Amino acid sequence: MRVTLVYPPYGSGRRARYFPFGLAYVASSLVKGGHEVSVVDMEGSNLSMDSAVAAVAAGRPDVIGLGGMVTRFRFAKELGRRLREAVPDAFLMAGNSGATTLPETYLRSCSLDAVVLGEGERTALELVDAVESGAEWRGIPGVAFLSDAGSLAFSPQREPVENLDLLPRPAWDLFPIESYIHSYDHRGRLTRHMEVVASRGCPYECVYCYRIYGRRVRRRSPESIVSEIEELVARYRIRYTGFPDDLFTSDRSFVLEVCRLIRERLPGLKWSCLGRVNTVDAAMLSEMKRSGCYWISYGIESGSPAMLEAMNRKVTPEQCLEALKLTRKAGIHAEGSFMIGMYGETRETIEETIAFCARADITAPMLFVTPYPGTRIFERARAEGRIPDLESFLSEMNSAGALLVNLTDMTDEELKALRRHAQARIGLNYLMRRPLTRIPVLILKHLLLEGPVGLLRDLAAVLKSGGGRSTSGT
Ligand code: B12
Ligand code: SF4
Repeated sequence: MRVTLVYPPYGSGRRARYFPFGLAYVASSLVKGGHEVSVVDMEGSNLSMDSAVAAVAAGRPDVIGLGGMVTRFRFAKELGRRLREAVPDAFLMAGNSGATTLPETYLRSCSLDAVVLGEGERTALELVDAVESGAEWRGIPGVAFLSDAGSLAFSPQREPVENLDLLPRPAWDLFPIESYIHSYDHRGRLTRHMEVVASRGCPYECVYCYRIYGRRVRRRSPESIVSEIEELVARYRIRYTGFPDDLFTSDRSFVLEVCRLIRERLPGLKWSCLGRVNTVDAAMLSEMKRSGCYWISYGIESGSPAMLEAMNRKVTPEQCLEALKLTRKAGIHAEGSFMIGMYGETRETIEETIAFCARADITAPMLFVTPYPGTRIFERARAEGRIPDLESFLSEMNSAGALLVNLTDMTDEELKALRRHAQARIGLNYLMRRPLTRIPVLILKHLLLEGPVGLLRDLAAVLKSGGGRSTSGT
């Protein structure tokens, strides 16, 4: 079958940053299954809606698959509707976290035949096979659809892939790969940078987080991970990699084995990962450093014990401080992600976060807490009537940094003013600790990553909102 997978953009004109691994994994499974797969990547190829629709239609696909997380809903919706008209006979499906958590909304708004729920490789392949043979597809595990009566229906649940090593590697070659190979590492140094997904799943239950892969952590073998990096090095001359996994650092022996293999087989490679503060220790960090790790981003989120409790983080500010200290001691650059505006947030809890950042000697953009679909705070906010119009809420989600739903008892103006205040204080405390090195480095790094236009644009945005770029941590 001819299958076209489409990656909707995050916002028009934004530069491609992160490779769409989900879509690329689905693509490679379909290729392995014998299908003819093409990709129309609106973000990587910087395509307008008109050109994307024309490109899909020109390929006369039998099946079309839409990807992209919930922040791309606005574009997925327009795409789905336009593709339904342009290629009326094609089977139209979508996957990823947005479609999985809000299947009915996606099915109706994007004019879909089916939503692939959760892990997509096997479900998508079985669906395409069934469409090809004309077999009944509604019983294939892991699918949501609208019944003949028009109501939401689900097939049986799909079991997770037990052995991730058996999945074919992401189909990098179907994407405009150079758009995703970053020229700079996390510290602004010249390199070639591409990430690798090493595991799936997370056992924690932070209330603002949606875990598409469930609670059980499944890891690829260190051998499979390192040979994928070797392939990236050979094919694309990668010199820097990273692991965007939910919990890369959670299993000591796994991390140590990955480090050992990297050290033996990829000397000179540099890498980064996301970390959880209660899963690292001095010896492990030192091994990570020896094998080339030089940047870890921790999900810290708040410096207030009460807020960490409200988020169900299961860590304390002291544990966060300790992890940052140990990471730096090992010679690895440590960063953190923070958010503001959780249920119960007050001026006092924000002051605690400002004080925490000063103690930790850390700075980071503070994003407003957003109740993403599939999370506990989304359910609560919906039940409280704080999201009266779901579609317009989803459509506004493509601006990380905006206050979409205020979960606190403060007014929007108070909360925004406090965020500006916190951002300014945190940034200033950090810069003034070592002004002669930090101020020029900050400007240079931003210039390298974003270019002169980006620097001016972001400077204007920071001045306007006190905001920053989004990061992701666990
Ligand atoms: C890396 C990452 C990022 C990267 C970029 C990812 C990207 N390519 O756009 C960065 C750091 C930029 C990022 C930013 C954000 N992220 Co993020 N991110 C992740 C992370 C850690 C991994 C994503 C990934 O690559 N997974 C690996 C691949 C293989 O899995 P996958 O994408 O889910 O794909 C599988 C299925 O979804 C499905 N599938 C996917 N696409 C398709 C398409 C078809 C046709 C089919 C059939 C199936 C299918 O099959 C795939 C294979 O099994 C996830 C957490 C996670 N573990 O998934 C969060 C996650 C996706 N992010 C999330 C959020 C909220 C954000 C932000 C909004 C945070 C913020 N406030 O700024 C921003 C939005 C940025 C944007 N541009 O849209 C949420 C989404 C929640 C939700 N309900 O939708 C997640 C789930 C984190 C969380 N635990 O809450 N993120
Ligand atoms: S924020 Fe991180 S630790 Fe918490 S549930 Fe999500 S992935 Fe797990």
